[in-house]
Amino acid sequence: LQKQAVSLERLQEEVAAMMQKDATAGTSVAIPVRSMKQALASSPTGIIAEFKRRSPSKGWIHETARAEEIPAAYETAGASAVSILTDEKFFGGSLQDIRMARPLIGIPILRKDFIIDEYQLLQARIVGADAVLLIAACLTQEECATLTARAHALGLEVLLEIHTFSELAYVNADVDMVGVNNRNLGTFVTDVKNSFHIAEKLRQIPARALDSSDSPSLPLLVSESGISHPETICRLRAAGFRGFLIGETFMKTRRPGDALKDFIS
Ligand code: IGP
Repeated sequence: LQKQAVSLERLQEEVAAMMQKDATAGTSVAIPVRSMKQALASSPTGIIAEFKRRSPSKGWIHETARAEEIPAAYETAGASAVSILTDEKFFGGSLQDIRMARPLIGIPILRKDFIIDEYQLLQARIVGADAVLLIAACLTQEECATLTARAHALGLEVLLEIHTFSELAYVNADVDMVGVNNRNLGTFVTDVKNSFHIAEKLRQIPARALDSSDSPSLPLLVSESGISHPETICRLRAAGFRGFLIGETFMKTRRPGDALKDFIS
């Protein structure tokens, strides 16, 4: 499925037909959507294990990584969800990676990409993603709200990524999860302290309260990037985080599934 190879209208029709069949049959013809938020809230690890072959800061991390193998190994090792980078240029991924992984695993899949339009949401739904990432730094608040509504209409959950205090203005109860990126997108430097600082700020804004007490109506808090020690997860949990997005720590090893297993045990 190449970007823009099919018209927006064509994709809309395909998804509508899929959802219509589901509604009339009462069973799922379309690939069912799993709730990532629920998976994170209810499973013991809360780890979103990421599949990526390269990154802008590190270059190739795991050039030959196979989408038929690693997501399934992550699930067996205890991941609560899998994040799959579909950006080709910077991360060496593709939608095909989600398509391959989907039938092989039961846990939710996050489409990780620079999403700026509805077309990409439709692609995500068609290949079998359960949730999408929306990055505050790439979108206006209005675009973010529109894309969130569109994603929900397709049955996809939204992980809103913020990095700075000023992006706290994007946080609202419509998004399913809020991810604090510990990586500075300008310098690529990661610092987990960012998660603690932002969580602290969020606590001071009651209207932007987050779910750390299993209140399903509020967004669940996720910490992203630069996590390399299990002990960090304990501290993040104490600060209210329930999801932990980890890529490089696992992908830089020869067997990422085993690396996750060791990390957890
Ligand atoms: C994973 P790390 O440091 O564990 O490999 O980070 C993930 O958080 C990172 O890949 C990421 C990302 C993004 C990638 C966070 N936000 C936005 C691309 C686009």
